[in-house]
Amino acid sequence: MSAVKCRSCGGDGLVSFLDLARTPLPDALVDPSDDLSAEEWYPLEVAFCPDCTLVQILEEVSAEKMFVDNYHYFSSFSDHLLAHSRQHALGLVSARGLDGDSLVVELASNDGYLLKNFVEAGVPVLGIDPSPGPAEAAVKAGVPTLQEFFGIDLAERLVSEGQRADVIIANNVMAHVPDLNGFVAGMKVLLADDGLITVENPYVRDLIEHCEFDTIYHEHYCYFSCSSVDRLMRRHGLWLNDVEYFADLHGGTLRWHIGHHDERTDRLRRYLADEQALGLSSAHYYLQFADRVEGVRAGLRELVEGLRADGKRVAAYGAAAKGAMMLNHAGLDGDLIEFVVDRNVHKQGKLMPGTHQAVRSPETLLTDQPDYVLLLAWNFKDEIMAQQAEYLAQGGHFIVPVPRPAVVA
Ligand code: JHZ
Ligand code: ZN
Repeated sequence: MSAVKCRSCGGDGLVSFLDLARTPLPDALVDPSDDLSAEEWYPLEVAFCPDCTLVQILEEVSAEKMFVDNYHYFSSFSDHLLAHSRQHALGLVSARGLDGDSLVVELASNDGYLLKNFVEAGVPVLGIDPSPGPAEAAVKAGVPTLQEFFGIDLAERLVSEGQRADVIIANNVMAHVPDLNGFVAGMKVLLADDGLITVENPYVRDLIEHCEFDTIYHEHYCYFSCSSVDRLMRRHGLWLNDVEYFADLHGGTLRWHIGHHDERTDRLRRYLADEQALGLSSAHYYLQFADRVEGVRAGLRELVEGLRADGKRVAAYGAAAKGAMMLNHAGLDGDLIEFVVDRNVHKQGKLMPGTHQAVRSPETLLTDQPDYVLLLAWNFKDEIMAQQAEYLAQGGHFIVPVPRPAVVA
């Protein structure tokens, strides 16, 4: 049992079930001119709260350090995510009858990848995001954005200025806030009486079932299920009303619909009942996970070491946060993986945290033609492999690390 208290309910019975050892911050790409010995590493341990079922990490690195000083993630580099977001936005405009008198607020609006669709439809928006690079890109793209962290203080300030949101969207951000209760309390205050909140986040059930342990890192304080979100919302006078599932987004994503009123769809009832039946609400569900993680880690190392022993050259695709985690957990340094490619121009020219491979453009795969490419951004497998048809036609191969290490092409 841990001395740390639950981030949601404050319970003091957290049960630790996975120790991922010390790791660097996954988005803290290193500038080649930086002093490499100054890189910061932090312990990373994951626990389950038997009181409210929330899975969470025990270490707390400051949000400023992760999201203001070291954040190069721009949502707009995935066509799949852009299409998913556009569909979400257009769906909301018609389902909620949004027009020029409405207000849509997005928390962690990044580079405006989603809100730009409402702007095009003539619906007023406000983006909120603390990361300077993405927030500036959003403003340039015509999406009004406050470069700040969201919480109860900002929500109260906006309401005092006369703003209430008809729709609040929080995609891949609820896991990223150290003060989870302050964040949810802020949504409660900002939401108009008949408003709708949608929250998307990878599903902890998929994380466990598909061994997606590389999505556990310091930026993600929490790992959600319907059951843990249900309890969290109720504490703040909000109600989980419905849930949707997207199997091909970030390894399995849920979108929760939340409002001021106690209404539940049958679909939501089914999810809650399934989680109960599967045991997600008990520590037992998580106890075998550490052994399975070790199996993937060791299997991947063995696969890559075997290829290197045969004289093959191996590179990787995706300077993603999960990519940095996988390289570091599996100890895949520059001797095993030569370089990493990524189409985010803000990451190119930098070095991977911890393992220090150079990040290059995806075109390098064609000019350099390594024999194998480890697909660190496995969540975009179809999109990336389609783009790399020429590399494959020239005899290249792809490896995926999870759910088990395998050569897939
Ligand atoms: P990607 C992100 O995690 C960020 P990460 C964040 N921490 C989060 O919570 C989760 O998502 C859900 C590149 N790429 O999105 C772009 C190509 O080069 O899996 C990215 O650098 N070519 C907020 O960082 C990386 O791969 C492509 O064709 O683990 C993918 O990173 C595509 C599609 C992507 O997330
Ligand atoms: Zn708890």
